[in-house]
Amino acid sequence: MSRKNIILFGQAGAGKSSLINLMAGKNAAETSMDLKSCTLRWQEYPIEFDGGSYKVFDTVGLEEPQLGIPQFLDAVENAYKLIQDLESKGSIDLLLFCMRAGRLTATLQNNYRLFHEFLCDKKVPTILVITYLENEVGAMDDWWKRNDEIFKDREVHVAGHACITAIRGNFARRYEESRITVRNLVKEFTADGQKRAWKGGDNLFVSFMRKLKELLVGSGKSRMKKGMVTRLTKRCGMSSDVAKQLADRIKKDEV
Ligand SMILES: Nc1nc2c(ncn2[C@@H]2O[C@H](COP(=O)(O)OP(=O)(O)OP(=O)(O)O)[C@@H](O)[C@H]2O)c(=O)[nH]1
Ligand SMILES: [Mg+2]
Repeated sequence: MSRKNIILFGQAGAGKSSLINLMAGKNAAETSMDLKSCTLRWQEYPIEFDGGSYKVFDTVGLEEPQLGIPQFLDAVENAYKLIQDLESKGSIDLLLFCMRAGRLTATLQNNYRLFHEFLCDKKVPTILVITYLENEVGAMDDWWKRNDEIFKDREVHVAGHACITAIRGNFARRYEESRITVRNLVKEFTADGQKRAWKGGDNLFVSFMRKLKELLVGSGKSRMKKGMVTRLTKRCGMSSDVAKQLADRIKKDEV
């Protein structure tokens, strides 16, 4: 079985590094109490479990308010380049969206849309991992039963979900249970043949190339940029100024 590529995203402090360690079964990634991200680039972690090999790309939380506009643009552009690069060489098999149990805020919703809709063109299945559930009174999954309607209403459609704790602390049993839940989901959704159902025909790279062609056919150029700006403002919550700057950068990268 070939190595599967997984892109991990979520807000700073959501538990992304802890989640990598949970999956890996060892300390592969540095966790922190410090909410400042020191790098705007992704980090990659090769991990293995249950006979499978994976490469997890840990991205920077793409939240404009925290980052400031220039860094935000850099971070989104970096994520865009990572995705393009991966798709041209092989494929992106899974998106892991890590969130800390709490309200589904507009920022989270925008972040999901940015990755799932805008960057991955809805062609990669997304698994939602909800952390910080060690103190849930009943089963950890009860959190989802209470909240799943909200996700549906807000059009955050995920292929699967895992309600977990990403730290061992005093909850060794729940930590082990979390490991099994996440590993099983990852295996299920990266299994060969799984992704085809999601892709609806062509892969991401093909759709990138199609967009590029449209872009090169002169008149398509401004139309495409306009379309991109509209999607970024309407679906990903960006101001038109930020969306325009991002569209310009992406256009430059493609030509
Ligand atoms: N109680 C509890 N703490 C957690 C859980 N997951 C992570 N933490 C803690 O939350 C803090 C942040 O976790 P990280 O795994 O570093 O979060 P991150 O998303 O990688 O953060 P950045 O890399 O800064 O974006 C650390 O102190 C973790 O120990 C969880 O499920 N429950
Ligand atoms: Mg981290």
